[in-house]
Amino acid sequence: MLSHDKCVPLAECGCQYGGQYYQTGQVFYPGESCNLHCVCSEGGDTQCDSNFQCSTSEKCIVEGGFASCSPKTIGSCSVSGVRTVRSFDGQAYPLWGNCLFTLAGVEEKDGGMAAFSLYVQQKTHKDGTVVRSVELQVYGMEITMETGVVWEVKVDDIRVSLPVSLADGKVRAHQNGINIIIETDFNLKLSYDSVAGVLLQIPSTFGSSLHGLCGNFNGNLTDDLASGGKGPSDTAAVWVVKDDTPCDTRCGAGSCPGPDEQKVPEAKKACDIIKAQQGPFEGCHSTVSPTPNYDACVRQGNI
Ligand SMILES: [Ca+2]
Repeated sequence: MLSHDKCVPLAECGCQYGGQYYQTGQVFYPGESCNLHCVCSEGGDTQCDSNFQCSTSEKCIVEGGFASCSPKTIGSCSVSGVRTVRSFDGQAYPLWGNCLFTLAGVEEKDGGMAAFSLYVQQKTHKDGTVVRSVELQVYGMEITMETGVVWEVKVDDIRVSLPVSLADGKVRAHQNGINIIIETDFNLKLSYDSVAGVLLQIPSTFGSSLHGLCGNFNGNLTDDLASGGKGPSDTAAVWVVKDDTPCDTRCGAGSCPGPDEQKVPEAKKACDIIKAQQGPFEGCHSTVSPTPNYDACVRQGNI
């Protein structure tokens, strides 16, 4: 049988509903609201729920006459060249240690969201500069990106030129300026600057399900430092991928490029705008605590 544009066995034939054809497994909202939610099941059987509501991390949007539940927001998490992790919920903290870390990940769940894991290997050179390589595991592939390598990624250890489409188009990678961008069909977007900067963006539908240095994305920044309110090095230690290489996430004497004390007053002055009571970010303070961002700003300014 022909299902849309693919030949399938009769048992996998899709559904007719309201004059439209839907493929097996497809979720759709036939009205102009998300309250009527239908799934095309095997055998051409459509099952609908007329009291459906989008989840709390989603909103109903109607585009071109078609309704769907979409993520309310996109969350961003980053690790930057100056040793700052900024979690999805906005917590900022320093990352020490030449270790392999889990930056973010989500387990596979029945009928739920796609699973992925993102790892970052941090290395500190003798002069104090930091580089990072990145590995994304998704759809059974390992996609790795290394320092200084542009226009290319490795897929399961095989070098692949960019742009490239992988896993039947579910994962796409391309070079954009200095960044390598990887995007998936579930709206994950990863940007890597081929030196040390990593930016991960994911929709809010992943909220609360995540683990890793990027935090759980539950809207609360205070629980992003794991291990019961201990310091950033304890949080980092929780997310070290255990292998045979010893690694220390503490900022030990001699191993950390300390802040340049001469630059601290200057950095504080430059960052005061974040905390200023009558500054441009005043309206944000009730929603986002300015302190983590202020601390990260000072740290970035004095190294
Ligand atoms: Ca959180």
